[in-house]
Amino acid sequence: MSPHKTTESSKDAAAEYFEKNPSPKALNSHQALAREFIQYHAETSPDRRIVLVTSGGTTVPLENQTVRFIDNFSAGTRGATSAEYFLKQGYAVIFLHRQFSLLPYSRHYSHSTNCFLDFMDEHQDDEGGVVVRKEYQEKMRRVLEEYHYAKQNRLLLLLPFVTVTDYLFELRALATLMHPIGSRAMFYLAAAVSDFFIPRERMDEHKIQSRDNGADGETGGQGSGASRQLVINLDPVPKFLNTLVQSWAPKGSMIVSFKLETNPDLLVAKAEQALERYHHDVVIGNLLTTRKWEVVFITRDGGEHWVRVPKTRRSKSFSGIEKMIGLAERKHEQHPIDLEGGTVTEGLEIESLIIPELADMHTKMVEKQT
Ligand code: 9Z3
Repeated sequence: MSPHKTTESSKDAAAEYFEKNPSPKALNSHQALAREFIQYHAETSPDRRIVLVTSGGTTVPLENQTVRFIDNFSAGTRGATSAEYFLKQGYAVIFLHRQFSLLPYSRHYSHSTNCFLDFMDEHQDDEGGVVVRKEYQEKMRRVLEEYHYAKQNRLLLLLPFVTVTDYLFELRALATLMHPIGSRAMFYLAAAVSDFFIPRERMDEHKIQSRDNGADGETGGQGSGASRQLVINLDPVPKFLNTLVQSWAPKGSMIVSFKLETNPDLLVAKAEQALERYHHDVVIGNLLTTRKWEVVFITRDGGEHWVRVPKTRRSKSFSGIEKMIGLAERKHEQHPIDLEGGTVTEGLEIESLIIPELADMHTKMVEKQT
């Protein structure tokens, strides 16, 4: 199929998707907030760049009145952390995130691994006061300062989504609203987006019943229904990245997508394939088990550029497998990667290496077009 035909067919598939599936209730209010945010920055600081960071997992509801849904592992660490580093680079950030996933700044003190109560003490001398424990004060002061700066300067807009359909409606609307800033817009697509969904027309309205309750266990159309199994039929989500690049995003804007794999033998090839297929600017490849320590940048100049946290700066991760570092690199036999030894000093977040590189690339793109 010619690239033109591919573009047309994915455009059609995307258009049909938006016709047949309902838009999120908050879309209008989110659009109004984003329009105001973009306008404010365009008027008050004409050189300001704005990045749309997407973050967290999308759900796939099984019923319209949703009791059950399919979800994925993403907690939104990549997105929330990256947003902070974009703000450090002077960007204004629209943070399109899965509701209740990690947020910039508060991520340091939220969810079960960083419960905010563990950072506090009851004041011993005062009556009824609460204090931040001494050992955490310095870091919390830094985080608070950055948070206040972003808030006071209206640099961060938080917009939540839940389902994959909500996500796609929001992405289309926000990309369109970015048009007035042209090449100063960046898209950083870190959300873990489902490839499959149940179209509205095939979705059950009410909670799916078990056979014990008199109904068969089928949803999403055509199930066998012969036993107590629940058979779910999912359709592919249209390849929206193509449509984002070709029609939603402003011309000349920078588009960065992520490619997630679990098999090191596939990562680089799949990331390259995505760039060839969608003709955007950068694909960042990452493996589930090493994503906090290494990523690979695939760019249009044919580069395979690895960004790695040095071994003495790697913080531990429950889900990470350190011995897999380097396995996805094509030339890893010639360049053995340091795995053992060294004393871990303060952990380094890989996003602190990723974002300045992207900001530099963006600067060059903007300069080329002015
Ligand atoms: C990523 O690959 C992100 O880096 C992670 C971050 C989801 C792995 P965490 O939230 O994880 O920090 O725990 N995101 C993109 C994954 C994705 O859905 N990509 C699509 C694909 O691979 C293309 S846009 O097809």
